[in-house]
Amino acid sequence: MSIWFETALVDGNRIDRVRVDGRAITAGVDPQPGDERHAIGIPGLPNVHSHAFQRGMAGLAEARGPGSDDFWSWRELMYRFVERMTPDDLEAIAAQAYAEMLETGFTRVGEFHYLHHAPDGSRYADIAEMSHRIGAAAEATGIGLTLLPVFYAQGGFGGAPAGSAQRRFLNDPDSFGDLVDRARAGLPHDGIAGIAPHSLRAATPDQLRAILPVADGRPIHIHIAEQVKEVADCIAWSGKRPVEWLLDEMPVGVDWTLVHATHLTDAERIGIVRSGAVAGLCPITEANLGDGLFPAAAFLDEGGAIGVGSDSNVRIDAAEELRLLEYGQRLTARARNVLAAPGQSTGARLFNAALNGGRQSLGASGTGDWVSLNTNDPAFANRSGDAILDSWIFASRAPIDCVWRNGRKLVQGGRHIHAEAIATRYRATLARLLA
Ligand code: NGQ
Ligand code: ZN
Repeated sequence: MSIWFETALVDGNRIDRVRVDGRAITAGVDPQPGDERHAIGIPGLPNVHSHAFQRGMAGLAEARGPGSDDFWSWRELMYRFVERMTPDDLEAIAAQAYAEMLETGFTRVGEFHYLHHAPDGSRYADIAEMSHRIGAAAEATGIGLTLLPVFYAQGGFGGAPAGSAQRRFLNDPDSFGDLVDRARAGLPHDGIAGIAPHSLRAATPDQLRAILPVADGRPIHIHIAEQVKEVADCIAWSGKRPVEWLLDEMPVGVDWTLVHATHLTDAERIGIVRSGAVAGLCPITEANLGDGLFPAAAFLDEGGAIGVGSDSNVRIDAAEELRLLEYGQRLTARARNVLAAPGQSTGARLFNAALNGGRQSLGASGTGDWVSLNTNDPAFANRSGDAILDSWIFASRAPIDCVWRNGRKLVQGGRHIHAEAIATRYRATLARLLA
């Protein structure tokens, strides 16, 4: 089916009278009979960082424990939530998360996937069973998948042993190679599988060097410098800060995504820019977990590449990730339009940065991914030009109408085409998991 937009955003430019046929785009043409007509089309955004299973515990970690809560106490709750999760459970929760992502305008997900093994840590008959379940959820919803099978072997810097709560995540470099091979053999249509060393806490330098060839030109993602304790522990281990260590010791380049990269010196920030790597920012989760604030203004001005990710999926909303990215900067800089270029729109800068950096991060162009905006939302009344993106990000409550991938419509009237069946299965899954 072909789509015709009165106005569409193509490569950062607004173009009138655009016809989209699968991945082909023609500008300045009339609609043809049978074309579906919409007022405004924008490209689907990449979601560079997700742990889909965590959607199931959204809202369940917001009560204070006996002491003071932080990232590490949240992690204990997360480990408990995942203890009994079966392959069926994972598939049902991931499908719910992916349907919601599509409903907000995310059309490809980077799934940073580490829940590999059975509850007792033993392998499933197929070592990539859980990866296949992620693939099945992507296929059922239609979202594009860049699977990032996670390499996880240690419980802290310097090769500290992993704890029993981490046993479902663990591999050695050999079993990891098998897992990625098997996962690649079962990917859905236009799926990609890169690799993701979980963090410098979870892999030794020798292990990192051993697994890098498995990427074979595909994306490499790693969590880095998210928490101040992680920075302190890294210095105690190596004498260097995490990003400093990574840039010195690993071949960081355009195929890498540094997830969070929250705590940076000026030299580290400039080092990431020079490497060409993408900073994978997750503003909602970073706020929820109390991580800190990425120096986005300086990084963008220096030409750094960013993507956004929904990470813990505590709330799934593409526009909100961009909004919160800007609002964090406003609250600390006590200024407005901090991430915009002088004289330009904040929304356009954020959207184009997250689109280009996100495509780089996930290793896919996404040219067949389209979103039509819901011009019935009063927030879009009499808006034109960049004010459309600004109103989507800062003002609208029901911004999305339809979403397509490669000509296939996945969302209509703001709802995923299979939303009801997916939500029914999700509710049944949670009823059992949380019983
Ligand atoms: C994760 N999530 O792997 O799910 C992590 C927490 C960790 C975030 N960092 C666990 N947001 O980093 O050890
Ligand atoms: Zn993460």
